[in-house]
Amino acid sequence: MSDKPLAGIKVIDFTGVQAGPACTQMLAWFGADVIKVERPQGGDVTRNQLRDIPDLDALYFTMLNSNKRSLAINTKTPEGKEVMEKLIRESDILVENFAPGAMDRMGLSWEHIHELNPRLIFGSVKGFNDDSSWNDLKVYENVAQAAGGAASTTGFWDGPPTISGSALGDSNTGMHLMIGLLTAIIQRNATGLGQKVSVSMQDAVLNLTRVKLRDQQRLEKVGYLEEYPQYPHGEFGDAVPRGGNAGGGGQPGWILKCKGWETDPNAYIYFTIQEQNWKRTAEAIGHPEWVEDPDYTSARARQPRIMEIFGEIEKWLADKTKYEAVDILREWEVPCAPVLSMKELAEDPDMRKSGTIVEVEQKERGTYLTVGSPVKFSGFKPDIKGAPLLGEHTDEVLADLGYDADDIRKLHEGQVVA
Ligand code: CAO
Repeated sequence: MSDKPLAGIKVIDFTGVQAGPACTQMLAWFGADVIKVERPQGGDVTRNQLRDIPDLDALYFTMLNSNKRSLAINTKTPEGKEVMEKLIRESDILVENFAPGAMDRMGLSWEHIHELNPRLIFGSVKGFNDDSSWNDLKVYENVAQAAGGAASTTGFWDGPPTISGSALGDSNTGMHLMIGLLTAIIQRNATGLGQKVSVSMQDAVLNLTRVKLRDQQRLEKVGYLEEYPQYPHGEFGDAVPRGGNAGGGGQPGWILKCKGWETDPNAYIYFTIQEQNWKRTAEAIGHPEWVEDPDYTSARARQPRIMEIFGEIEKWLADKTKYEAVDILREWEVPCAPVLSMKELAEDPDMRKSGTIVEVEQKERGTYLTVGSPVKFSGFKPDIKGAPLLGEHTDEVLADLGYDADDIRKLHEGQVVA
């Protein structure tokens, strides 16, 4: 028996770009047989987007499609659609993230798919949910961050709404979809029936921006948000403002400069003033007198002078690198971390040891780095492999579906498959 948790689950990966592929890639890591269905001409658009080596599949593609098989097929031809329908009949899950209406235009509506295989679970990503008046829009990452509340709450109060570097719209939506698909598998195991699982990018972003909806309601009740830098000296409007680098919960925090910040854009730490650890924090940064001083002793007393306090901590940090600072502060149980660049993360030996960053062998390319599974299991270790070349498994998948060599040759000649 395979040690892979999702062994035996067959997934049709009818997805492109990032949101859908992130979901199906994780299903593949966990042991599902994921068949990526792609257009014969070019395949997933990310194969040739932002290439670092001419004519080779871009990292954008390889980093989101590892451990999958590729079937290159034109599903808009009658023969191609027939192949797709055969595949649907024997699969457990189909995931798509095309523009609204594209599946219906291809004659592959949810109703039709459900009729073909009532056990199949149909996963769908769109920019907006069905009830939204924007549900006809095409959506990419940053559009979702704008529509889901992330942009309006990120950045500084005197600057424009800002997009996060993390894929809150794309990969985050894919992760939400995966939770939905696995939930539907459990239900199907009990009922025998598949269902449609939909996640919109706007909703998935909003789910991660939950605490800002908390803040909106608090603001409407009391007129201010005490943990934001605007309090108590600045003004609040009627919507949650951008709070810069303030801590999102009850513990104030800020990004602070360390030694070398003048030339190194990442010579910073994130420093949190944890209420229950104030005494040790004050001692750690060389201000033991703040422990008894009524102007500093409680969070409420500190808030009006919080930026001055952070300024004092920066003076203490001036002769320490971010790593030295964290090494001292960890002894005092101050919640903190260095701001790490992508270069530092890529080279971090701990990340390699845990398998969170892995070096993968890719046909034609050689090795490259990717982010491995952030989910760790006690009884199973995902084995991250390379991504398939376009159509690499076309003949193999067709043969599994019962096509003989002659049929396969004809499909190639008709340019139905590649
Ligand atoms: N054979 C034949 N046709 C195929 C095919 C195949 N194997 N695979 C895809 N196609 C067709 C589709 O049917 C579609 O045809 P129509 O436009 O005639 O219906 C066409 O290829 C292009 O589909 P698309 O959805 O990729 O369209 P796009 O490139 O114009 O839009 C995107 C891309 C991402 C904006 C849109 O897919 C979208 O809004 N998706 C939902 C939200 C989403 O997931 N966005 C995140 C992407 S990650 O940033």
